[in-house]
Amino acid sequence: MSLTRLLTVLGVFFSRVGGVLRPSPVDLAQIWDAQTLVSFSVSQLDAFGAISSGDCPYLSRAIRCGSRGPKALRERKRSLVWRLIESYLAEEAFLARRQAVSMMRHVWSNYELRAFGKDELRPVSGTGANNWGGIGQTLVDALDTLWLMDFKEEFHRAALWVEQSLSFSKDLNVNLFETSIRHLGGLLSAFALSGRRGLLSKAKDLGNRLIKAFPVDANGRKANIMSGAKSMGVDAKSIGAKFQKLLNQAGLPSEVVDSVLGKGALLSEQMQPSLPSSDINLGSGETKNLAGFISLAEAYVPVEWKYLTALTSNCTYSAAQDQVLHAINRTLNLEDHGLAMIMLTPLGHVFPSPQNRVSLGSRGDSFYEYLLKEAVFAKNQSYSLDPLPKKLWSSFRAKLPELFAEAQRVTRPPGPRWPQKTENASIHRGHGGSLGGWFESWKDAPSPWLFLKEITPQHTVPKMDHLICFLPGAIALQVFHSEEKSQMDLQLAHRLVQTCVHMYWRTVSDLAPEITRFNLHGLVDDAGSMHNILRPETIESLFLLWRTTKRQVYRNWGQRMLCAFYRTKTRFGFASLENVNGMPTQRRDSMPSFFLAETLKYLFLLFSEDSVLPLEDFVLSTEAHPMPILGQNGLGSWPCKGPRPNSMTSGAARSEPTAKAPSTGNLSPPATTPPVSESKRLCDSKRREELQEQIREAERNLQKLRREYGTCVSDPACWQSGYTFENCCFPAPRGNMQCWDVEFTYARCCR
Ligand code: DMJ
Repeated sequence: MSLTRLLTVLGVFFSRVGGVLRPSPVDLAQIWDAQTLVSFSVSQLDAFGAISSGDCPYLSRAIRCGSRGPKALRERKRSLVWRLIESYLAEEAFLARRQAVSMMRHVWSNYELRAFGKDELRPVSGTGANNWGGIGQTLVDALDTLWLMDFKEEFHRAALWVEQSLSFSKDLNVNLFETSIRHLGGLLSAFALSGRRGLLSKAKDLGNRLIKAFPVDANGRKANIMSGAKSMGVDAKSIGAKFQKLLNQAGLPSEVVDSVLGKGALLSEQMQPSLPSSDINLGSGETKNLAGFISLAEAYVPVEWKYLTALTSNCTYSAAQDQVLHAINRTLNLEDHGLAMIMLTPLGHVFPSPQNRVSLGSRGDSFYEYLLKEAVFAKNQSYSLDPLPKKLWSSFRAKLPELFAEAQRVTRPPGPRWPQKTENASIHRGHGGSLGGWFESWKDAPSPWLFLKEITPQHTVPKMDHLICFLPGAIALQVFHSEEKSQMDLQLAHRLVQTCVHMYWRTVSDLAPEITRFNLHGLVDDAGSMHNILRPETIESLFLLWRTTKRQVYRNWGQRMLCAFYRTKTRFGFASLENVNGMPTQRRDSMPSFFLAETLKYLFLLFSEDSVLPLEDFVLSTEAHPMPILGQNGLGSWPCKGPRPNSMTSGAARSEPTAKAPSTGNLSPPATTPPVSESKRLCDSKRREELQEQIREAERNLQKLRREYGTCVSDPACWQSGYTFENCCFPAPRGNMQCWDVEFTYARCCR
């Protein structure tokens, strides 16, 4: 909402309130900052006005059932109004959460009916597709979402299919990274939550097949082979020499070449692979690098593999990851440089290609994300696990500002084609989106926009992949787990997520394109990359920022995004868009598995209580699969010999001895145990007491509310209000055209 519009609405709000209970602007500012205020929808502000004047807001059960009119409220203290507003927002979160669950139900019931066990469900034609080789991609990726959303019957049906019908023993080439994050991660987290050992067995079987892509032997030692380099079918040394010649011809001095490629990289190749192959045949174990190089992000998937080690005491899995990171650190001198090129040779050097670059987007993203997440995973056992990830995350954070760039709009955008969507509802909002950037109206844009550019040896590129929108969440996660809650970091994360959110709000569909560019107009289109494949990164960041700060603005933005994703609904699922500024009918018959594994899960978690998935106990993988943090949830000591305590990074000055002796199976819950999180709750008596106290407190509050408002506070009938996205959130032309107008708001379309 624009500031102008907000003031108008607040004006209404204040005049409607009148009398004794009127909150002053000072009150509002004490509760919410200006940006949060601006992020409220008209319906929310209307609701606050209604609460203050004693009416029932549309969504509210407590208020709707309990209010006895303005007079009754006028007699109460003003603080009551704020309490009711809080309760209203909690209800709204409940409804948004319910909406996320109903989206999952829609997808899953169709998947079960039409594509059960297939890799993907095509959301427009309603057919199943084995476009990943027939290994149940969507089913495996979605298991933990089913569990968390309490679709227990569906979960067990799917788990049974995994145990009885899914076979990895087949002649199938798979991508190591994708199969690790979606299948291995999906199976492991489903096991962690449910305790079903059949899922763990399947994960072990898959792990033992995939591990052959890494150049480590059965003892976790580096294998003395050249298969990685050979599999490329190229002589890396000679390509390297050619690339160096090219750079020298371009006039780059050798120090610069060294600083980009790593010192002496091309001349001192030891022909021994350090990185895994990008692709592997699940049946034969034969490896390949299909693209001819290895992506930085795809080489390193530590959380899944280390959790597998924790569960099996097999240290080879973990050693393979350590080796990758040490190799990249050595060849690219990451501890000093902090940032790395995204295309690598099997030996961990920079792959010679003009396309190579430093980027936190495609091919780079999860490498950095996993430096932090591995450190979080090991935070209670940091004396026995490799300290390098934490060190390299610090180096990365130190160098990150080198990628910062700002886009400041210096000119007013061209008149007639520029939409002022809050002021002239007849102008279609998409025209402006394709020209340049605005927030709600161009006057309100909080420019300059902070974004992350890409760097090639020759250029900087002012473009940002949507994938980079994981970063504000990662920074928030760092703050969440650090004792000193850095406000500077939170501000940085906020500025970055604001740019990501704006990538959504500036389009017709309220969904971000795959890539956004930046110039003097602010955010601008990348003509070839206007599609949206239902990616999760921005919603993920909103979730992590919400958990860390509890600022309402993140839930408000998330609600609007929920509406936008909802509008991609089809008869059988939710469909990727061909063009976010095009007609909503221009769909792709495609719904990637991460929509279920990540996007819907993060939407659900954003509007859930923290206890649904405590971040103190779990770290979410790059595919949003929750992995128990070591030392939590009955996960005991680390079974492998680890690096020295002295080499630990900041703050972790623990003097405990190195790793305890491996103890077979002591980290796995027995077959019959309840879900890990439940068992923890049951076993942890302190926690239990806290919980009981919370329940008592809730009961006291309920009694109080009952006294104040009568008996219908907890009456389920009170939930039957008209909160139906269907009324309005179907895409035009079937749904309400207003949903696509220049002033689409949650208020108008989502209730
Ligand atoms: C997911 O598969 C993972 O999040 C991965 O790390 C990056 N891309 C997709 C979702 O966009």
